[in-house]
Amino acid sequence: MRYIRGMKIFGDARSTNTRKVLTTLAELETPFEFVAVDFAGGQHKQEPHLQRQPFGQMPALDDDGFVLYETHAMCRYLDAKAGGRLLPSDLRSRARVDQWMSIESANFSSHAMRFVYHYLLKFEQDSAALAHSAASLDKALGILAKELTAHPFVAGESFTLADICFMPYFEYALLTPVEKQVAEHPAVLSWWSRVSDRASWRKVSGRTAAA
Ligand SMILES: N[C@@H](CCC(=O)N[C@@H](CS)C(=O)NCC(=O)O)C(=O)O
Repeated sequence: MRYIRGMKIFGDARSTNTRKVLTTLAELETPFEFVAVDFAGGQHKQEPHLQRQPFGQMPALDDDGFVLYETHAMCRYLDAKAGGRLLPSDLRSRARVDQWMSIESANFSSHAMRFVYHYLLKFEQDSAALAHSAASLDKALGILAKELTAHPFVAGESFTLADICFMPYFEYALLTPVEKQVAEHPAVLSWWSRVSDRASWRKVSGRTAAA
């Protein structure tokens, strides 16, 4: 593989997982170079991207020749490298962030994305699968709402990688009928208006202030 100096992120600026990494970098004010991989053109399924991400997914990171994939691992790496501002140092608080990052990938994002595929990207989804995802989202949002009623952020008192990992899905899912499910949980809505107004997210999502 070609040796590359400095931090490079390979991805698509609209991809949810790429956005998690870009938001982490923006929060940490870490300089990097963004290398666009053409998702629509299938560049992620071809060389040289497959050398960076053998599953043919995005994003991938190259830090001075150290190549890493899997978004959550990348976010943790970037945070540790910048001094650990987005993960608590206390053992139990950190475990709580890990718990919520797992919940995002295991219980939330695939269901939110089913609605995004169907309503925004127009890849028709089976109605039974949509109903299953709606029920799964109901459950996950209820559990998330309890947390956000007790604390301002997903994993407690401070903004962490757990918040970042949920944000790209909310941005898109709120443009689908999932919006009605979210509206049933005022604590989730107020969390969303708080975190989506952060400078990092405005930069990554292209939002304007308080949009
Ligand atoms: N587990 C991977 C998932 C990455 C992923 O699914 N990325 C999407 C874009 S947001 C992708 O590349 N999808 C194309 C595919 O899976 O073929 C990670 O966390 O990085």
